[in-house]
Amino acid sequence: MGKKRVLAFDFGGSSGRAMLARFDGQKIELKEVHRFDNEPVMVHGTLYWDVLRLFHEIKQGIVQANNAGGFDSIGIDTWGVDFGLLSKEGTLLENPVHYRDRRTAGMMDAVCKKIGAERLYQLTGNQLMEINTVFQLYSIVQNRPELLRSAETVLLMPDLFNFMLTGKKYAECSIASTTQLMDPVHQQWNPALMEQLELRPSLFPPIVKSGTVVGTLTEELCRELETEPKTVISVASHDTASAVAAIPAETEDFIFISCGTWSLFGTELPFPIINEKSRRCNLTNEIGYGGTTTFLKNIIGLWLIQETRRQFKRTGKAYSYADMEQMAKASKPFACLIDPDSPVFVQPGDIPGRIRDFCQKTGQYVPRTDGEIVRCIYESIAMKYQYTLEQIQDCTGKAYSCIYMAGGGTKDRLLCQMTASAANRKVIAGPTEATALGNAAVQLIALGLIPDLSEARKKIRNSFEPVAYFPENHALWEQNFEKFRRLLKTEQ
Ligand code: LFR
Repeated sequence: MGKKRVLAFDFGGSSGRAMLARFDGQKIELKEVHRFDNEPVMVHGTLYWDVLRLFHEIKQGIVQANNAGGFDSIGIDTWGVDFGLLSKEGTLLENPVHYRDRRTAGMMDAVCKKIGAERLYQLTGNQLMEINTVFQLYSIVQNRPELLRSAETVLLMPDLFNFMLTGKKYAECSIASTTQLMDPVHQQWNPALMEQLELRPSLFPPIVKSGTVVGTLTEELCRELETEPKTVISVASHDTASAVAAIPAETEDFIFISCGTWSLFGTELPFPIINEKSRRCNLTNEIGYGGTTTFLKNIIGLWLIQETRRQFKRTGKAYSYADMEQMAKASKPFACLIDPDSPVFVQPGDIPGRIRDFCQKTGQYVPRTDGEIVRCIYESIAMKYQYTLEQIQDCTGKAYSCIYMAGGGTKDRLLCQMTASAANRKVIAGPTEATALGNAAVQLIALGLIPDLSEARKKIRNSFEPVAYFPENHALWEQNFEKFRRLLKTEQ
């Protein structure tokens, strides 16, 4: 086979890129043809995504990819839960709002009061998180009902970009599964739940499977970009689902951490697990490629490191990530721990200050140096991984002997090492480009060039060299794990 090329757009919470993937029948090679920032913009107290700019960057990516040799199809994956509202003419009614915006404050409680927390979990299988689409929409129902009245369609971010490219409106299954408005067993919207929340079910377009061809670039866009009409494929368009498609596991049962701004810790299952135990563990059931269930916990992850770095910078200290890693290594181990997923850490701002408050309130040593802050974050994330691993094992009744870590976060060697040590398991790290590889692999399957997901994972294994980490000093982690467990209990 000659080389085939597909174009994968991968949007993360702080940057995006266009990756040209070349497939020779055995390996998928990636080339970054365009990279851009994805900085949210605050206007009068609301945090928005700069969506038109992002669409402009997609156009640039298409031009660059054509210049770099051309391609057959386009696939887009993005972060979950966020959406745009379209009028009946198909124009955006306002810029999509960022999931970290404050409009969701109190909405989870309001929805749970109306529906019941247990019932909401039973219906959707989703972990309760304030950022979820359902709570964002409910804040509009409560505070800006006129906006919803003028809306004809809700499109999740990757579906919105696909619409801008093709004029077609669909909801791809994996991204729809992050809304907390979908029935994960039948993989369809739940109109009764929507109606109870005063959301018109007609706002939500039909759900399609990952890997569906949604259309081709509009004629107007082809003229503007001087390009052939390209096929647009709705890949596993939630970034987590794309990353999971690229986990290089050889066995059916595996456990993974998709590591970027967030850490998604989970496993792939044929069916959802929705019971009292999984609800108490606040584990979520999302949909992956091929209609599998991705049973996972959303952990705040490297956001804490990224935002802490920004805070250090705001106060005049410009550390690189490597500097922060060194500072952490040089600080005393296990001086204090936080629950990384405490709601106090979700919003942007002074994370170091909030960590100090957290430690004070929980009667721990209060970190004084920047290195102590960073060490506390790393150790707490690794502890949270271990905690989650136990919960997942408990819910699935399976044991996992190693952990696959994939995504950009695996460049963080300290985190990979601490994960191995905390969990007393081998960590297999890579590919760093998991999301783009999974996106490309699903396009190649849709184009008939790879037969199925298990073959795709084989090709992905051929395409990169994993890095292995082995546990060090696990006994010390175990001693401190009890402290962490108690901390989570006190906090609840
Ligand atoms: C990961 C992710 C998570 C989602 C969070 C916010 O990148 O997509 O799955 O909960 O971002 O959208």
